[in-house]
Amino acid sequence: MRPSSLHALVPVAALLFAAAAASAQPVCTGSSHLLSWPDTDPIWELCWVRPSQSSGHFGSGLEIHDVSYQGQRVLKRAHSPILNVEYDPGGCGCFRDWTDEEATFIADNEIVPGYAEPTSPPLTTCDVGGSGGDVGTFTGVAVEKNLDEVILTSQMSAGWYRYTQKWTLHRDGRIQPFVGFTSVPASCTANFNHRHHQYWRLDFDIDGSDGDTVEEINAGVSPLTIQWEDARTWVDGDTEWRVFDSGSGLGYRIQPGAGDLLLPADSFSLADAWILAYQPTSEIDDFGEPILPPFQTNLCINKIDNFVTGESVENADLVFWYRGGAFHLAGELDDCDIVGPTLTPMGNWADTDLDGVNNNQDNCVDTPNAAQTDSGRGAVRSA
Ligand SMILES: [Cu+2]
Repeated sequence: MRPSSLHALVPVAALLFAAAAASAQPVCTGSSHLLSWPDTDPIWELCWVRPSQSSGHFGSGLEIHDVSYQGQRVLKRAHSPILNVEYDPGGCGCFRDWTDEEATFIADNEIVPGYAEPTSPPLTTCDVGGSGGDVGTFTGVAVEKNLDEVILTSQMSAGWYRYTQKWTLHRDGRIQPFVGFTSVPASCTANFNHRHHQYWRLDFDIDGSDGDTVEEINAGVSPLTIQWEDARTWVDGDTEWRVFDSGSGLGYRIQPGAGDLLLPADSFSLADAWILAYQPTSEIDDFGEPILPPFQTNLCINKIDNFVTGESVENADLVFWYRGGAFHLAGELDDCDIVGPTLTPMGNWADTDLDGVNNNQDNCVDTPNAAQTDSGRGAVRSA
């Protein structure tokens, strides 16, 4: 390239960089794909990765990263690296499942292979019941661009299990991670009670990676600031955690869903939440053992406690792991147990000067980000 043309490109490159910084638009490379919603003046911008390409030792499902709301970073990455199943004594022991094998479901309007914008809500095994076997021909990620929210859906299989995962990103800033546990016909699920657990890894980078803190809120007591890495359990339906940037005050409330509250933590699932210091190249998953006979319970149990090593998580770059679990009664083949928390923004996320910095000085747009609705939170569907 001639020097003169190189010089001509520099201001253009600088402008492009400035534009990207201003809107915090993520750069999605390789197997990740950009989603901006709405198409004009996007509120949500993120990269998504289909399950078959997801990160982690056994995959991590429908993964999103570089997630920004109102042009400001919320999550560096959000995914589900750990899934396991535990049967009642005398049943089928336990399983440690993978989340990088995609299963078919019903979604029309496939725009490119593995990506659909269906004209009606996609239907997975969770919607139609698993007793009739698999449905549809689509694999990958279906994105519904609705008036008030954008919904990403995918479905995975691990043996006879079928896992539907969704991310719903609301216009008002709420985020709803969702997993539906069900299966196609199999003797284990037909004959034995069992419990499913999914562990989401939520790598928050609220208003930048540093300076985040978690408070645990329980009725009747002062908020508890989590100072050191820790595993936590909810006390009752009023328990919530708040992750916030200490500088800007921007944050997210994490409230267990109604379905999650039906299955408290026990000696297999261990806890409901872990607050950890971010590690750049490790602690993506726990490298739990695969599903090899004789299905020893200690091999299936999550090993997230290994990451609790005494690091400070106050004003830190932190990672929040969240467990959602469900009890599945033997023989209820068409049941899909749905769990997942609701994440609700706190603070003023509107930053109208689009300088990529929320200084809470320049906001003149009144964002409806304090919605207190419980609609759409986890519930159990019975077919
Ligand atoms: Cu089940």
